Amino acid sequence: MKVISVCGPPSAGKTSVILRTAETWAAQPLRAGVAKFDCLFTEDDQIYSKAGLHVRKALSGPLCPDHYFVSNIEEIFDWAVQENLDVLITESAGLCNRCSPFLQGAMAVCVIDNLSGIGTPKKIGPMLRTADIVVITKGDIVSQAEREVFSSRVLAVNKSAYIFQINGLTGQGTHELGRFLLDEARDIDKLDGQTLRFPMPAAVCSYCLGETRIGADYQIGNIRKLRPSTAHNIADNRGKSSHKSDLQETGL
Ligand SMILES: Nc1nc2c(ncn2[C@@H]2O[C@H](COP(=O)(O)OP(=O)(O)OP(=O)(O)O)[C@@H](O)[C@H]2O)c(=O)[nH]1
Ligand SMILES: [Mg+2]
Repeated sequence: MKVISVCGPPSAGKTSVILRTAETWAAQPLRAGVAKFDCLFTEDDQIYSKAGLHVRKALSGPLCPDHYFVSNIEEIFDWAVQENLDVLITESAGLCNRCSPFLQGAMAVCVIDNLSGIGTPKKIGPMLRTADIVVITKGDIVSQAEREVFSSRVLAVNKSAYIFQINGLTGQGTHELGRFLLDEARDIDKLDGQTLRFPMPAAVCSYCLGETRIGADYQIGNIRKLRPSTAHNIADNRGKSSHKSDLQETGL
């Protein structure tokens, strides 16, 4: 079974791209299903179901949706095997941009939209940096020049990615993406022993466990304090920060 992880910020067009791409497979005798992960609420499962796709919804509630993803992906894989799927697509919640629930053996797709701002590719981190494919949506709303600048910003973060410009409304570009996915996504027969491409965001501090009080006395576990004001911070304040120094600051 081919496993394709589709991640990206909220409302970037993940569901639209998945639906339009699955439509291009309609003539083929393959069974496709989608597992949608989210935090509090989603109606994507109903949209997929109406389109005739097999679907599972997974809401993480108070947990980080990508920690929840990695703790449950094996169960989702087993469900997909029971459903006899040929292609399993997972759609992430895509909340903090730091998350990247990409598996080594699975095709990793990051969906990002032209409207999100030219600084966004640098903000996304491993979800964009470690993707095999970057799908850029909403090109219909911006000019050709803006599309080019945006895709060059994406390439500056991930030089080896295949970039697909896709219109999530009309499906323009999805034939090429659909064919590429079927040709290039590897078949996986089990997830046990697979690894993530990048570690999940760190957690487990008192606030993860329900603490609500403010103050050093209540902060235990994996806590990171702001560095004292340094020359680096001052340069930041003058608008001179660079991507490299920001990454050093975050430890990424
Ligand atoms: N103009 C335009 N709108 C788009 C395009 N792709 C998606 N949209 C619209 O963008 C909105 C969000 O699209 P979704 O596909 O639901 O985005 P998503 O990333 O799945 O959203 P979440 O699952 O809620 O994070 C919808 O109103 C889509 O119709 C596009 O290429 N152009
Ligand atoms: Mg969606």
